[in-house]
Amino acid sequence: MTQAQQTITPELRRWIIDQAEAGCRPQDVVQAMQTSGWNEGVAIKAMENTLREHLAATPPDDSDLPPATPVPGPPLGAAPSVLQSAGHPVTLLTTMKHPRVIVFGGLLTDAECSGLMALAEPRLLRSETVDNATGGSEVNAARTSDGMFFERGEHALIRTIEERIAALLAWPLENGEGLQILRYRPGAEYRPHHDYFDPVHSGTPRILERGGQRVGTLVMYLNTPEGGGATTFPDVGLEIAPVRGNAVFFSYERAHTSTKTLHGGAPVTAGEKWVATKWLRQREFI
Ligand code: PD2
Ligand code: ZN
Repeated sequence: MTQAQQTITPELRRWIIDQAEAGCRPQDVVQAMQTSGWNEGVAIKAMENTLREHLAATPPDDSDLPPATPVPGPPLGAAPSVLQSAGHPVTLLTTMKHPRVIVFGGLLTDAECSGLMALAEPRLLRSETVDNATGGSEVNAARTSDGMFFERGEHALIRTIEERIAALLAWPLENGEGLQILRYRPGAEYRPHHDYFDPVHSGTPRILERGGQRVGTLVMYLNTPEGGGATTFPDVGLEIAPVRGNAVFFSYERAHTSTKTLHGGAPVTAGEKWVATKWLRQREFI
């Protein structure tokens, strides 16, 4: 047996992959290679390596999933460490590809955080979430915070922050829902959920009339709680510590669990936790 005969040529590689995809048993592939002169152990290794490389290079089959849609997010190709967003420098602290999660530093100034809290406080009510059956809203035991919504562009401060977010995430300002403020007291939490609207629920078509699906979420931390309150991504064991002025962004290209964007707000153990959430839709939110 010469060295040349023990080499995986492109033709042999293709043949091994074709046999595997046709459901051929590995021992039959090895047997055929032995018949054409391969040593058994070398043939097994060659077959395994070929199939391992092939699987690594093949994207996962998403043909059963709903189609992917464009999502917000800054261009990260040049691996920047600071992004100038409408004249305000924002630091890139952490990025993850799957799920797509980005942690920003210094998105809001201390004065902006205090300003948002002061504007929101008199209007806080026990939080409601969307009622899946009707598309209306309901008080939900899974979310034990107090909350309120600003209208888009309601104050100069809101406009400044919305323009910064639109520039940072390269997504039209008009596609954003009004900013939501949440205050969690000790013991309060937001149990893990997805922010997209589940297509199986009967109320979803009505919700989608106002700008399509949600495709991204930006949670901005308005204070640093004394204890607890991390934003968690249980599918991947990721926890983001809430730090005043920082923010966590995540996007989801389809309304599906395969995005791994299940996330929650862990219970606050001491002090309060305040956040501002901006949800981004596919189209103008009306
Ligand atoms: O406050 C949070 O950390 C949090 C967690 C999960 C906020 C949201 N979801 C949200 O506003 O959607
Ligand atoms: Zn959420």
